[in-house]
Amino acid sequence: MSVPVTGRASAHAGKSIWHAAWLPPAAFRELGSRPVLVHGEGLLVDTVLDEVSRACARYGGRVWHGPPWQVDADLVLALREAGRVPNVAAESARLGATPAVNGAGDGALGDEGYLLARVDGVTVVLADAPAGLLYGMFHVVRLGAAAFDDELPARRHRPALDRRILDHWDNVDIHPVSGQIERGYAGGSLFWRDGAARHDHARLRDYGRLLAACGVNAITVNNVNVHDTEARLLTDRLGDVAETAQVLRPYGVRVHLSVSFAAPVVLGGLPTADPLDDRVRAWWAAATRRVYQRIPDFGGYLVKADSEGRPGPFAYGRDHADGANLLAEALAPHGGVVRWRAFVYDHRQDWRDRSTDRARAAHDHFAPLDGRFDDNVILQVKFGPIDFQPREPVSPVLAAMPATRLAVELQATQEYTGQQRHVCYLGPWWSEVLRFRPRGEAGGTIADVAAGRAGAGGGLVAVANVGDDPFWTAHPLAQANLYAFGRLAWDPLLVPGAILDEWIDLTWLPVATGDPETVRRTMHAIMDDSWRTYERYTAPLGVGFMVRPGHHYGPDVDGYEYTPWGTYHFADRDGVGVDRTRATGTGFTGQYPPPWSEVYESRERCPDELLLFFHHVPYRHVLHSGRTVIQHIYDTHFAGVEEVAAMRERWRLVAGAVDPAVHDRVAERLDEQFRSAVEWRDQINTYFFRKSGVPDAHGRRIH
Ligand code: GCW
Repeated sequence: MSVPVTGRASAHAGKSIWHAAWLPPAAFRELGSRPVLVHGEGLLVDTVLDEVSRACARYGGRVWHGPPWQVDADLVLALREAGRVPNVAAESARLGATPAVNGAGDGALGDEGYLLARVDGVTVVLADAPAGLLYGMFHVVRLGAAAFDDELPARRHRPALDRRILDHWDNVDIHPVSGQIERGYAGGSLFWRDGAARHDHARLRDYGRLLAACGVNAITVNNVNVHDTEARLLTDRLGDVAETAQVLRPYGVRVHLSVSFAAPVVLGGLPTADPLDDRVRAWWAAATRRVYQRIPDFGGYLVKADSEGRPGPFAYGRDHADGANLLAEALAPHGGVVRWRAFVYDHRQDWRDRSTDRARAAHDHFAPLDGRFDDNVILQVKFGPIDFQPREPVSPVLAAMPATRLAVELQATQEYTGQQRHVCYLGPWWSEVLRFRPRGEAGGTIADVAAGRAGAGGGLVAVANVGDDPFWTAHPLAQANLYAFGRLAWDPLLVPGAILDEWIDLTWLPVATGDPETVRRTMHAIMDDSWRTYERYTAPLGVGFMVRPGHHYGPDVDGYEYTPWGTYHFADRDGVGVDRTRATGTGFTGQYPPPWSEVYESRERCPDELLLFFHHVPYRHVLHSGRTVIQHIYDTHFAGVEEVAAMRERWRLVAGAVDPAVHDRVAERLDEQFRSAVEWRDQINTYFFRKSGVPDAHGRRIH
């Protein structure tokens, strides 16, 4: 049958209580006002068809899927394997796609790639697999009118990283300390509420759609800290996981599960979870088989072991390769992977002991294990050696394990970057991390490490920042972090400012805003440099922390100084910073290959922004910038607050041009950001003034 799908019933009928985030219906205006041909079959092709149909129903376009084929389509979305495309232009593009587009390669498009071209006045998306068609369609949406411009270059698009994952730290039960979502700042969980699954399929489906539109293709549905109820998602509560997998599948999003290393004991009633015990191996094999019976495309397990009190192989005198390989063996027959976290350190450190350095821990534990992990083990490494700070060096583990598949873990949830009360666009920070070359200019980037050899890398992961808040991320502008994560995981070379504009354009459309150009410029101005602004008014020069213990919001300079957590700044009357040199400190600099082992070792060569991470220096030490450390502290803290004041003014200018509910929410958060930034400024400046006795060169008020 022909024509026919236009106007078919939408799964999204009715008014939602949640905001549309980056795909309000108007984002589909260009696509939806044209004749469109969809060619091919499959679950994800149905998703494409559904999206296009809804857009066309709204904007007057038409959709064809099936004969008769006489159609002058403006847009053709076709699977190559579906055979001849009944449109002359599309057919010539289809045939022309092999050999190679972009001048290289074999023309293969892969599982997720697509060719986007404009041929004889027709825009064509060709893919070899349904997921590619879906991503290609979202690309057309992103481009808007430009997708139908005859100047559109023919290009093959493939993701740089195969694994683009969001880890949710969601609990099923409300945990007495960490709540429904550990480090969650956007309300309740999309999956769980108060001990049970929510079954909110409409919202979950919308979530899957947002993820697909920015390129994310997997999630983990529960916290890495696996408590009693959550452990059972692996067994008697597996049905809830299967249900989530089913809702997200049409958007190409695969589901993973965090599991407890002690599961054979707590769920299986075995006396041990020893990875070398045959009963334990058999238990994991059987449990995993049952998972795949219910969820054939299940992604795999995520494990936090021997970390912050979680069970792990150390209890049995085994190492982390033994532990990870145990689960890998169970997953291998089904094509699953185990992501094993490298976040292992002593959280019961004695602050008096200057020889222990938390920054060293991951490398000390894991680098010696390189080469010992099974092929389907991915070691998931936090991007920095400590813990998602607004500034850290890149983790040396990422340069130390060439024979291991490595995933890089980022944190979209803003635990240490303002908790979604502060504007802090993380795209520039992540981009800097991904472009870093741990072996110097001649070597590869962190993005290359995540991509791995022949695409077998562990990929890019972020801790998710969404919840059931109407704006998804509580701070409406924090959505940009989720979006930027997906886009950078697809292409780590994208420019963060351009990603930001893309997000702004896809989210704040002319119909929704009175004055789109002002809104665009204003949002860009507020957000683009907001990470550096945040850095300016918080802990200086890479020293990190100085947050309130426990909840980690707001300043408390000495909050962690005499605790067991290993996060110290060592400020005294003469100076501040952590000596991590080989010459006189903890030797952490020696975990880097050259040139960084030398650059970081040297007080003179170390980059200013990391100086206090690597060195303990006098307050009058002169930075590359020409300022002393103490004057830098004062200047950046005054400047940071002024920048927040300017953000707040800018936002006032767009009142009336954006949805009042959004405007109010952002305005209220900017007020809090300003209050908090002032608190940071005053505590940090006062603290260092009192310690050092050095006055501000500009005579500003310090308390
Ligand atoms: O950053 C710390 C957080 C913990 C978190 C842990 C981790 C899930 O404060 O809340 O636990 O890292 O990454 O495992």
